[in-house]
Amino acid sequence: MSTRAGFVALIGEPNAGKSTLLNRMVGAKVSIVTHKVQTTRARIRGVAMEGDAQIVFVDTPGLFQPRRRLDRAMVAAAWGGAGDADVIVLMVEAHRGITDGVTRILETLAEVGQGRTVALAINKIDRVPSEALLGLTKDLNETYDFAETFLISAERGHGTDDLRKWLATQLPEGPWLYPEDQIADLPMRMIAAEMTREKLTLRLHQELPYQMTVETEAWEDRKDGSARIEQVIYVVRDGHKGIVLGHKGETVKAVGKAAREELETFLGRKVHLFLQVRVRPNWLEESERYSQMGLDFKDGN
Ligand SMILES: Nc1nc2c(ncn2[C@@H]2O[C@H](COP(=O)(O)OP(=O)(O)OP(=O)(O)O)[C@@H](O)[C@H]2O)c(=O)[nH]1
Ligand SMILES: [Mg+2]
Repeated sequence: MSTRAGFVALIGEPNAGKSTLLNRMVGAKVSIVTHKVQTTRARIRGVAMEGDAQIVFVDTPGLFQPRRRLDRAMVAAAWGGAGDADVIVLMVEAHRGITDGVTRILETLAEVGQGRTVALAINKIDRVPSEALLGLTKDLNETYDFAETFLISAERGHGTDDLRKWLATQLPEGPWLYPEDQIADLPMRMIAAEMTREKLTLRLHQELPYQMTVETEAWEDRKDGSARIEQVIYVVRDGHKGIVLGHKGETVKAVGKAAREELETFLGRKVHLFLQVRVRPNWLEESERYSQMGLDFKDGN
């Protein structure tokens, strides 16, 4: 029997549920998820097996009208992910329908999707009555010639098996791209930094999550099997540092505990996690920060 393998890019507006779907498909938490928009910043690859097919899912940052350098680099990374993929899955939120943002994505997709298989996944169907889905499916298919439409709940796992099975049939024949047991293509240092960024984002409000970034600075595998990990949280202002630290350092302590616990589960070993907050007013304009995130600094021009 011949094998199949290829890339499936998940695109959509911020918060559409792309990372939730990637994690569901892979069966592990590879990409961070929050209720806030613009959580994912770079392309994150997760690997799923479906019969003889290896599906490499590419999670992308949400597509929106970029204003700042980081926005532009994120949106460029997302469209780049779509342009490199064998199949593109556009995710639309069932309860929001065809927003201005979705309309703009469809306009760009008319070019980027050319010569490629593009499927539609209407997500969060658990949030609307099923009658509403028929009209939305019809309206979206009138705007774009999707190869197939799936009605899913990435969070609950409704319709996601069907989607994965169908995607497997759409990939080209060829050898697998990753070892069978590999689930992610992202350096461990970055996965670890992302876990901390998720816990921070869940606790911080308004613009602060956007104006911070987390980097793993040191990683030592110790003789006793544990890992000693040092991370830096970059913020732009002294005031932000205070907020991240919290009263008597309580916030950063709670974040560190939550991130460490998740990391220990992921790695299956003990972790010593040390967090430091550093004020760096200009980090959003530093190319080194972008390469650490897996983004192209030039794209943000
Ligand atoms: N009710 C419901 N919520 C969902 C579903 N899928 C995802 N969510 C929630 O939607 C929010 C956003 O999910 P993410 O997976 O982070 O969305 P995203 O598209 O990756 O967002 P960005 O990375 O910001 O572009 C989270 O609170 C998820 O729990 C779903 O099927 N049903
Ligand atoms: Mg995401």
